[in-house]
Amino acid sequence: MGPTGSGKTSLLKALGLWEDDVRKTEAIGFTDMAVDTPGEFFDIPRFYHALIMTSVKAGLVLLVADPLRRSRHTSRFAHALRAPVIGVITKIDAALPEDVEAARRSLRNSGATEIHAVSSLRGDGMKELSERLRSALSKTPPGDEKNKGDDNQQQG
Ligand SMILES: Nc1nc2c(ncn2[C@@H]2O[C@H](COP(=O)(O)OP(=O)(O)OP(=O)(O)O)[C@@H](O)[C@H]2O)c(=O)[nH]1
Ligand SMILES: [Mg+2]
Repeated sequence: MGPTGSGKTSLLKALGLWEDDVRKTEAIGFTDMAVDTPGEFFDIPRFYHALIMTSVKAGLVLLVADPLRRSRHTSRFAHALRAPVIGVITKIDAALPEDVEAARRSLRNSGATEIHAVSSLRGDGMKELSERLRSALSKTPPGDEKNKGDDNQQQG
């Protein structure tokens, strides 16, 4: 999740978690491995509940910051989410170092403690992030697995 145009769908695609072409995300989208959200849900606080609910069963949330736009992430937003959060600064192929640092501060302010800087277009940092996701997710079973028993509660 992250602001409109920050590069969320491009990032998922670069990580091999998204097959469709990258265009404006109009609605929450699901694949077997990932959930993609529209930036508007992040930009407009009225929609925060949708992000919070959608990520309840996520093993991990990637909180994205766009260094080209200097958007400000809501303070402590990550603390409202159940899943662990990893901050990702995108577009480092096109950003100045000071803009990358501003994006880093913005992500820290929102509660992300671990932050990666990547380029989905050029591939910088993608191998490291991909490995990090694999190791993090192998330790966190998906909510569905954990809660399987809940569906079989005895009636009456
Ligand atoms: N230079 C550069 N441009 C990028 C990078 N990642 C994404 N972009 C561009 O940023 C624009 C928005 O990318 P998207 O992946 O659609 O962004 P999004 O966050 O999914 O946007 P919404 O779905 O509208 O919320 C596109 O024009 C991408 O080509 C990157 O690593 N470097
Ligand atoms: Mg998108």
